[in-house]
Amino acid sequence: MAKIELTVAIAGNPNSGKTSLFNILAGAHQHVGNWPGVTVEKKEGFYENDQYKIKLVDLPGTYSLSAYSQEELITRNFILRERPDLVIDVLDATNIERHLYFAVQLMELACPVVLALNMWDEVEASGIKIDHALLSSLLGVPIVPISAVKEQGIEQLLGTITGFASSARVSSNKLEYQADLSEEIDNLALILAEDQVLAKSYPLKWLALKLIEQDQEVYQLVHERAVWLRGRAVLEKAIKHLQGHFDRSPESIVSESRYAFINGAVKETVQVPLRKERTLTEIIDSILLNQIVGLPIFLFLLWLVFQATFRLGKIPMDWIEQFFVTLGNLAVRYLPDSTLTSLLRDGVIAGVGGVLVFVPAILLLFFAISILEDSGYMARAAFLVDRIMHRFGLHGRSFIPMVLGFGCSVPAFMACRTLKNEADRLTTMLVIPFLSCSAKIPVYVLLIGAFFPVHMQGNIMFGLYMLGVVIALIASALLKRFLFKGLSEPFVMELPPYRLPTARNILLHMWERAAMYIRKAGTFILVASVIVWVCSNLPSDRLAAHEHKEKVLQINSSATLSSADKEAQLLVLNSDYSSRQLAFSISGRAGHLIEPLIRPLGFDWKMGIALISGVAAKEIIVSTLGTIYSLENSEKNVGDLQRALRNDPAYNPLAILALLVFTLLYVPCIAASTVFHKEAGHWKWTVFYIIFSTATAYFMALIVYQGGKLLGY
Ligand code: BGO
Repeated sequence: MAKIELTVAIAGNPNSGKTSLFNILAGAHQHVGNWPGVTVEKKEGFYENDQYKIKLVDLPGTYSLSAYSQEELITRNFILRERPDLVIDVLDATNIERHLYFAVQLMELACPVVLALNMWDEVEASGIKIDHALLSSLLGVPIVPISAVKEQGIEQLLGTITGFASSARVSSNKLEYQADLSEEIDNLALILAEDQVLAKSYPLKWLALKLIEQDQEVYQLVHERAVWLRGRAVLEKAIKHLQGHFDRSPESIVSESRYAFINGAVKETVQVPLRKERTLTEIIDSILLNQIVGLPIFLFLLWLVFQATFRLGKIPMDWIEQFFVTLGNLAVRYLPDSTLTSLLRDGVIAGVGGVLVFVPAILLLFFAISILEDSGYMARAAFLVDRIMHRFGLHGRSFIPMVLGFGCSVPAFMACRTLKNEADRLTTMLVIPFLSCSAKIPVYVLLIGAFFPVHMQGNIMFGLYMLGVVIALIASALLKRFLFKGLSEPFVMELPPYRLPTARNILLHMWERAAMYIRKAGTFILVASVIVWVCSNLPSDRLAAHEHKEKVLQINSSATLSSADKEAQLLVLNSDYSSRQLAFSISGRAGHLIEPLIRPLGFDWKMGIALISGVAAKEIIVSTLGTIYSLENSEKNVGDLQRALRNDPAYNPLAILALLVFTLLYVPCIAASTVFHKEAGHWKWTVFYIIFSTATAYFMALIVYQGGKLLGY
């Protein structure tokens, strides 16, 4: 029977034991020459058994696969052009972190790789513990521990080589970069895919990565091709974006991203006995990633962030509020008393102003999140919660979209694309709405500020965020248990180095968020405020208007009433009239229609209107209340609105708590739902997601309100 022929390349860092391994495998069947055109030594040999004839090529030892040295170029060109059936990467396992840097670059080339963890004898003697099975599943490549000198593990290595290479497996490695870099690589690879020749000859993501790294060889290869006409602009934009974000050269961004991946993989799988001198990162990590204190520290930091958002945000919020009050007053003073003025004052200024007031809170929250992200702490937080997430059927990769979900569900849903497994992706997407997005902050600030004492406010907000997290985790466990069965695959949690965040980056991040929020206030919320105003004013209650007019005339022409009495009576009259008009309007009718349904939650028809309009965007709950109470009581600023809510006999702190819980959990805004539909790809999931989130919100609000009543609150 003819033997199966394979070509296997041996690669790795210098002194990792390549030659030793090559000598064991090839024995006397080897010859030494030079690589064409250069004086670098080339060794080839054969290994044969009953079934296989394996041609072995010992590649030059290198630390990297850039195009700086002859060795690097020879190695990478051999892999790209000769396409060996398999590459054995020989690593010095006693120094695994450094050697994995080369392994990662082989993985970038998307060639089939087996990692030979050499010097295993020294690993065992030194007390280092490496969970190679876990490391293999994290990286998605086979790993065999060997000792070339002691000829241990060689049979297993040969078994892996023949089994792996002959099954014609394409690379299924799980290499990942930091999100921004990953996104740019994907964008660029998509453009390069238009070139059929390139697409056939090279791994496109590798080409994209090398272009971002500004690799001259790859640049020469691509820049002569037609695809460069489009590719160039995309590359320039990518580099600008990355440099703007990371404030470093593209090459160091890429290498840092590789190290972050390696660092995460090593942290999970390698235990090194304590040394005397430790690096600063190791010392900080030993505290922040500590199994006992790590999580409490993380929760404390989050709590601190929310306290700051409330307490520091209050001062600038007052200024903005004052500005809109003045604007409303100016409108009253200088514009004629017409429907248009009412629309401007009660619809536009009260609605949009009511939302813009919260810009400082958003800025503060993202100031804190940027610091946590840029310092490298957020990645540690993901690492910390990874183990917990596993218990709920999710894995740590879901954590990043979930953290984004605290900002806005739209990017969070999109970030779920990094979850390769359909069940993981859908589960994460379905629970993201339970996490408190920034659009809900205005609702919290308004309602918590109105109904709860100052010392409780930060705690309640923190509690809401935590409730969102707990519900998301329980929901994902249930979804995984009953709807999407199947285990999550383990993967590497990246750990970038700690770094002092730069002011520029933080400001950029804050500005991006605030700009998004302000844009939303100026467009979407403006239109929605006008719609809410129209729905609250139409159809006009002519009878009430007629009666109101007559009563106003009566009061004004009364000879017995003092002017102060007149003013007081007119105020009551106006308020009565506004209430009747609101109840008669489209909004009022819709609110009344759903009132029986929401009564058990402690909500009246006005909250019903606010919640319906909140489906358009959560901030609109605030602007709607602003519009409703402005219509009813001529209230014009947040403080007055809070007072009006407090004075409304329909509400008490318990009903408001139920309302906060409902707002936290019910279906996200239209924009987010549209993106959900696009990402989930099927109507059935969109319908399920709307019903699932709203039913959960209803159920939880019911528990809070009825439970609270039972307990006597
Ligand atoms: C010297 N275990 C141990 N303990 N050592 C190993 C193993 C192993 O599994 N595998 C290789 N080595 P190369 P490259 C040496 O040469 O194969 C040792 O560059 C020495 N030399 O014996 O050459 C191996 O081809 C004097 O060590 O690697 C060699 O990748 C004192 O790792 C070194 C001590 O192996 C490099 C060691 C004069």
